[in-house]
Amino acid sequence: MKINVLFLLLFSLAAQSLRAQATPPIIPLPGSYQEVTGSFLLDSKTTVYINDPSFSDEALFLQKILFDMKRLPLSIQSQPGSRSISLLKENRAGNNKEGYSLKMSPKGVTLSAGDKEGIFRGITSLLHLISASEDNSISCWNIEDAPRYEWRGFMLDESRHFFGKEKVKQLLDWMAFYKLNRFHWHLTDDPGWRIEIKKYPLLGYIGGIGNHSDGDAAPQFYTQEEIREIVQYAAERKIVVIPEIDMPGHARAANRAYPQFSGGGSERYPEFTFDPGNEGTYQYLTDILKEVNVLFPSEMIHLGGDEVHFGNEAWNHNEGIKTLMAKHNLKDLPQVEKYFMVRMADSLFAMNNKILAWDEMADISLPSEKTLIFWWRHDQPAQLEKALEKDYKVVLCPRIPYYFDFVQDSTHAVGRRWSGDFADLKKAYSFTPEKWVKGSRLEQVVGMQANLWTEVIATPARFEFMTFPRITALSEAAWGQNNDYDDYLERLKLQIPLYEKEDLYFFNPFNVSQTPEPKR
Ligand code: TNX
Repeated sequence: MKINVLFLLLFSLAAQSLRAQATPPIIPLPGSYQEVTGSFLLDSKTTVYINDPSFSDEALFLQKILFDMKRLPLSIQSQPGSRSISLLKENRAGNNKEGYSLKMSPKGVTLSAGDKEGIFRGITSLLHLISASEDNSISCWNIEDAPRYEWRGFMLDESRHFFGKEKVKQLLDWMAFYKLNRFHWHLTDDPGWRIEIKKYPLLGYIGGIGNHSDGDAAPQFYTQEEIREIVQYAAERKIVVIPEIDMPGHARAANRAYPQFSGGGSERYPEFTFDPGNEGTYQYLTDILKEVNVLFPSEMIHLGGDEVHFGNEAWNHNEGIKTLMAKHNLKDLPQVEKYFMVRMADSLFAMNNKILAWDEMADISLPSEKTLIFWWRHDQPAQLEKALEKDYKVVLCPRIPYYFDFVQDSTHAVGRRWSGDFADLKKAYSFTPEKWVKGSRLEQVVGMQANLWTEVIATPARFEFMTFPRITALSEAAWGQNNDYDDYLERLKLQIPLYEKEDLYFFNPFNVSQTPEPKR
């Protein structure tokens, strides 16, 4: 008898601790959570209640998505009903706009936040709980949550291959679902220029011709109207869109359209640069950036600045550059490059924009409060250190594990590796800034980002294959909750049916042979 009692006691303790460990089926995992008994029934009697009109966009979003997901036409009310999803504006401690709390019981769901961003992030947590249930009865959780990093980014290269508006919107949907909040849009590079500029229409019509697979492909670029539509679509999902207009290198497409501003290239990279020795170039590029600034309310533009040495050979024989060097006492080509970037940065500052740039630009001195450096060369931690020492804020996107053009499985043959090393799911999940940044310098890390370079990503299938599911690993790492890979994998399993439902050609880490590697 005694033994039985002891056994029961032990059993119930064990069961309790098991329960305490249960994690909600949400990616990224919330900061704190607790399972609550009972479930909340979502049905035609459910209403959406808001206590403040400033949350009406978020209520409309929830209304629309619940209709799309469940075919439930819910109404939005200014009074709570008997089983409401309440979106409540409340004062919250701290200044993390994306923080929220979620409280659930069979009688109602209450999401509260101080800001629209927080309410929206909370809505996505609720959507994860809803999509994890087979019927409309949703298991209840209490959640307190806020991200560790303010920059949780995804970059898409549409110069090498152009995917188009619908694909971008789909990506934005998934980014929102995983609480990613920065879409870095690489719109210009050597194969194609992808954004309409009214003052220089040939950038689209001539610069937009071709892609990495086919230099003669019909021009593809976004009209300004389409850009606005996408920026708006992202804003509805609390995603900021940051355009990249790469300079002074990676400029071949632009140079096809307006060769008078070309600084030439090298044998391997012809017409690779803009011409820093031509005064007209600065006006031309500034005029382009002014239009870009009108289209993107982010108040920041990424100017690239990467890999200029690949193709600035022709600068050695450029009379304008020789004159420039003599006039400003510039000793070598890297100094010319710096001079160019500082002037273009000034153009941005005059538009009240920040300059964002790849880690090569850590060599330059710019006002630290207006500069954000993207560390990508994982083999060059010194470049990150240099950026930090100059007090720049940094986004960490090292090739391994955050270049999603790198292969993700040892069996994969297409895509990049670095001395055999690649970017598998576990590395993408386990990444922590602490590995690279020490002590108080950590405060300069604004977040993390994955970059989908598309030289060898030509089809939607391969785009999806390289993105899913690594995007979930990035999400959990950037939210700052990446402490338990096995638990994450359990939650990731619940995402697979969602990918199947949407017909995504994802990589399945649980069944590697399910989707053979697309070759292009
Ligand atoms: C380096 S990252 C590049 C890109 C390539 C990428 C391929 C960077 C700033 N430059 O132009 O697409 O590698 O992985």
